[in-house]
Amino acid sequence: MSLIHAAPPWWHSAVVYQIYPWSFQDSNGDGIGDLPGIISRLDYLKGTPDSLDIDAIWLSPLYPSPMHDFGYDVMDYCAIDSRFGTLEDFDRLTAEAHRRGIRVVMDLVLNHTSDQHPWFIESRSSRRSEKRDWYYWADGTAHHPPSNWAARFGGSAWTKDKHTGQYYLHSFLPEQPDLNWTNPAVRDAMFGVVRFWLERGVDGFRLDAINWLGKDTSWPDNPRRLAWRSYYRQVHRYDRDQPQAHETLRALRVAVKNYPDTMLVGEASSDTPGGPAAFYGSGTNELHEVFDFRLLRSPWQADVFRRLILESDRAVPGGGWPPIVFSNHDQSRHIDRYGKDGDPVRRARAAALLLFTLRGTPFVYYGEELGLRDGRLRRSDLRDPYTIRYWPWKKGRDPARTPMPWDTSPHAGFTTGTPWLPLSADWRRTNVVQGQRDTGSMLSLYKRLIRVKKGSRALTAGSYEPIDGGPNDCLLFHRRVQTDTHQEAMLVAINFSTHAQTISLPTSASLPQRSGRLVLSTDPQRSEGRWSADRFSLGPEEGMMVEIE
Ligand code: TEU
Ligand code: CA
Repeated sequence: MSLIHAAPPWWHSAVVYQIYPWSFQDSNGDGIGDLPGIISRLDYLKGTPDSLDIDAIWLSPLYPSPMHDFGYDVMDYCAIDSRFGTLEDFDRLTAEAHRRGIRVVMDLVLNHTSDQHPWFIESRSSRRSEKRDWYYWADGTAHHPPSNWAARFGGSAWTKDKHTGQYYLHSFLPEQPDLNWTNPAVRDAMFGVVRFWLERGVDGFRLDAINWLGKDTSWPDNPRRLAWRSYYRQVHRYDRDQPQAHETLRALRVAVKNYPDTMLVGEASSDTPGGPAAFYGSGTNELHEVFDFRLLRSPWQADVFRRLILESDRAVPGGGWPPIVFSNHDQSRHIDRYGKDGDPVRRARAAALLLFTLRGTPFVYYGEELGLRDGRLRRSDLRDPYTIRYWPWKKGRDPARTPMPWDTSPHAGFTTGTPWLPLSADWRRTNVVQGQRDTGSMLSLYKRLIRVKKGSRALTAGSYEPIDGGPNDCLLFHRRVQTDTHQEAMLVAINFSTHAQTISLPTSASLPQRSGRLVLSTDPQRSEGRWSADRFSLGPEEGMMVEIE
C-alpha cells in the first residue's frame, strides 16, 4: 500500500503523448509534418472541452539531420531541422504548449551523432585531429575490424575510414558514429546541449538508447550464438550495458539538478541482469523513468502479462516511477501486434484500460488513441533503412510512422501535398473527426480513461496489487492508496480470452472489499452499476474498472 507524500513530481500523474514530427501535421504542403503544424493541433491535445487532455508531449528528434535514421542522426544539437521549422517556431511551440498546461519533452540522442556532425567531420579529418578521441577509432588487423561487434541495424559495428586507415565504431547505422563518453570534453559539450534546451524552457528529455553509452574499449569479441540476423548472432556482453553508461547518467542527473522539474526518461532495450531498471541507479541517482519494453514485446496472454507486470512494477526502486508504453515509433502498432489472433479493436480497448490503470506514466503514441492501424506499405513506399534492409521478412518501422488522420478531406487533413509516407488504409473510418463524433470510438474511450485516471488518487498514486483466485485467462488487480483519512481502491478486470466469463472470486482473494461500483467498461454497450466479487461477468476481451467501496 502506498502512502501519499507531499507533492510528487509532475510525471507521477501525467499522461505523455509522443509526437513523431514527420507525421503529425504538415503546414506548408511539402508532405512532411512540422512545428507550425504541431502548434495548429495543440487544442486537440489540451485546453478545450473536446481535447484529449494529455499533460506532456515528447517530440521525436527535431534537430538538423541528413535523416538516415529520421532524426536519430543529429548534425547540430542546438538547432531545428529546416524541414520542421526554426528555433523561433520551437519557442512558439513551447510557449503555446505551456499556455495550455502541456510540458515539452525533447528527444536526446547521446550515444551517437550523424557522420555529418562537425565534430565527426573534424574527428575523421586526421589521426592527429583535436577531436579524434571524441569518437572511437581503432586499428583492425589485416582485413578484420577491431572486434566482431555487430551493429543493431545489420552488418559490422565497425567501418573502415579510407582517409586515415582506421575503423570507427557505430552501434547503429554507419552514418551514426558512436561518441566516446570516456572523454570529458564530450560530456561537457553534451551537457552544454542539455542546458541549452533547459534554458529554452523544455521540461524533460527522453534519452535515446542509453544502455549503449559505455563500451569495453579493449574491444574484446562478443561471444557467439545461433540466430538469423547478424545482431542476434552474438551476446552483447562488451558493446552495451557497461559501467560507463551508469557513470554518465549519474553525471547527467547532477547536471540537471538546478532545473528541479526536469524529467529524465530513458530508453534501455537491454537484456542484462536487473533489466532496464538498472538505469534508475542506486538510490535513484540516474533516471526518473526507464522504459520497460517487456509488455510491449509480449504476446496478448493474461498469464504472461500477469507475470511481467508484477516483475516490472516491483523492479522499480523507491524514488523511481515506471513509464507504461505499448507503442512507439520503433514497433508495429500494438493494435496490430496484440490483435493478431483475436479482435484487434476489442483488444486495443482492453490494452487502453491497462495503459491508464497500471502504476506509472502512460505514454500514448500519436494515432494510438484513434485505433490507427499499421500502414500496409509497398517496397517502393519504404523510407527507413532498417525497414528496407529486412523487408519483407520483418514488418519494420515505417508501417507505424504513417501520417495522423485528422478528417476525411484529401490526405486526411495531414497535408495539401503528397504525404512522405502513405496514410494507413483505414483513415476514412479512423480519424479524429470520426472519433470525436462517436461515443463508442477508441478516442472517446481514451478521453474517458484519461479523465477517470486524473480524478482517482488510487490510479495516480496507488500501489499495484494483484488479485488471485480468478480464471487464468483473466487479469485482475487493484490499485490502492491510503490518505490521511481514508483508503481508496480501484479494481481492474480484463478478460484476455475470446469467450465470455462469469467469475466468482473466492473469499480468500486479496481484495480490499467485495463490492463496488462499475465505473467504466471497454464494451460500449455495458451500463454502469453495482459490482460484486461474488459474481460478475466479462464479455469476450472485455475490461472493466470498479471503484471499491
Ligand atoms: O532505438 C534503440 C533501439 O533499441 C532500437 O534497436 C530499436 O529496438 C529498433 O528501432 C528496432 O525496432 C532508438 C530509437 O528509438 C530508434 O528510433 C533509433 O533508430 C535508435 O535508437 C538509434 O538512435
Ligand atoms: Ca511541412
